Amino acid sequence: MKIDNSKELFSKAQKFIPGGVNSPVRAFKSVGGDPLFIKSAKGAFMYDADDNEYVDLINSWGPMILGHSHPDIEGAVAEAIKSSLSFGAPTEKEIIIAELICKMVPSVEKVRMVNSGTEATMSAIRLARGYTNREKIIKFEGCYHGHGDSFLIAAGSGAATMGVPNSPGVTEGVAKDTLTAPFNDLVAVKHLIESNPDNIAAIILEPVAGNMGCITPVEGYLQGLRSLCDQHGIVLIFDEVMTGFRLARGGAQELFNVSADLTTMGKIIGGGMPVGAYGGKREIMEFVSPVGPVYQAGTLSGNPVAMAAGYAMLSYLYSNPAVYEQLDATTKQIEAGFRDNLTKLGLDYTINQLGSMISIFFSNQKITDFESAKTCDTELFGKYFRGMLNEGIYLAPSQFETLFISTEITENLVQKIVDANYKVLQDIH
Ligand code: KE4
Repeated sequence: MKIDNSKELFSKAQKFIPGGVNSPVRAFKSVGGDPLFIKSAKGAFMYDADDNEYVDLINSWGPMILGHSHPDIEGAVAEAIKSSLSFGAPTEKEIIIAELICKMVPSVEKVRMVNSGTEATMSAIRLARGYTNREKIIKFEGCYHGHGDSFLIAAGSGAATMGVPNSPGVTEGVAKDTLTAPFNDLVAVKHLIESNPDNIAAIILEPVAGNMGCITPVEGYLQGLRSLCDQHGIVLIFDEVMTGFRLARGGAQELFNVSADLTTMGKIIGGGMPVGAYGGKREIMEFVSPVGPVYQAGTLSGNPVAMAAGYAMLSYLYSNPAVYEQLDATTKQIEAGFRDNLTKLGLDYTINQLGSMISIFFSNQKITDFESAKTCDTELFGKYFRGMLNEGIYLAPSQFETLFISTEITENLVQKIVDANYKVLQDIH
């Protein structure tokens, strides 16, 4: 496969951009090889700088659930840009999308738009701390909530379970207020709550984890967190930046019938434009400036062009709930094909799938948390990733990421993906 143009662009990019990329995972560091520079995309396909065609199974890390260049979204943006790009003043579009979000996610009574998932999660924990007047938060090992200091925390050692920074630049002062527990482990959470009486402001989690690969909550886990938060006055924050509007119109909350106190959103909400949001119970959201004391602001928050794209995306999903059955059915077909291939090849790797999220783990363990996810052979995954790329299938460049299937993946593309999976698994073993 000719990738000379990507190689040339990558060496030039590294002169002006750290690592040649504007987000680390794009650099292909954990899978080896140089990143491809993408020139365009349409429907299920992306095209790189050398005009190679790929079936896109990452879809910009989630936003492109309807595939690329969806006419409703492109039309809405084309219309919006005729009225200038930004005013820095309130617009009717912001009301319309806020109303629709509150309709789609019943636990969200009020919502504030921001510009990324990171901004949403940073704001949500500040709000939870301001609302409860408590300092600590609990997050889960392997869950990612963006690059806010409070989240770049590794599991503390032993009983302390106090967080330690896992990036230079994050201070001990910040890390001490982030407690960590294994995902899917309610007992560990109970222990943290007992060890920090009346001082835990929030529990934040991906209700279905995507940042360790796809990991679903075990039976009763979300409900258990809900009741612990009710008992102890803790704000339950569902980080639905990935799962929101992807697993159902109301996200994981609708699927598992568990309501969060605050929900953070991103990705799909912007239809491909930079949009994040946090929202939830009216009494909590009324603590947000200017109506309340918790400060949060943003020059381009609620940007009219981004709102137009996001509203077109959300209204399509709201009016076509059948897409979720379609996405689940397509992803289940892919899963069935992968399982078939593993059986034929005598391999016993683990596959986790829920809705349009799916991961193949190069491990024979049940993958239920970060510890089990870390048993994967990441080197072998790298070979798999590169092999699939050569077969024209663009996967997430990390074992610890989930794939996002779009509505543009048709039957014949399912077959192409499954055939490529068989060939590459055979080649690398
Ligand atoms: P952004 O700041 O990247 O918009 O959102 C941060 C974020 C928050 N919460 C969850 C559950 C997320 O998955 C993310 C971002 N996801 C990553 C994928 N692992 C985005 C890809 C990237 O970092 O380039």
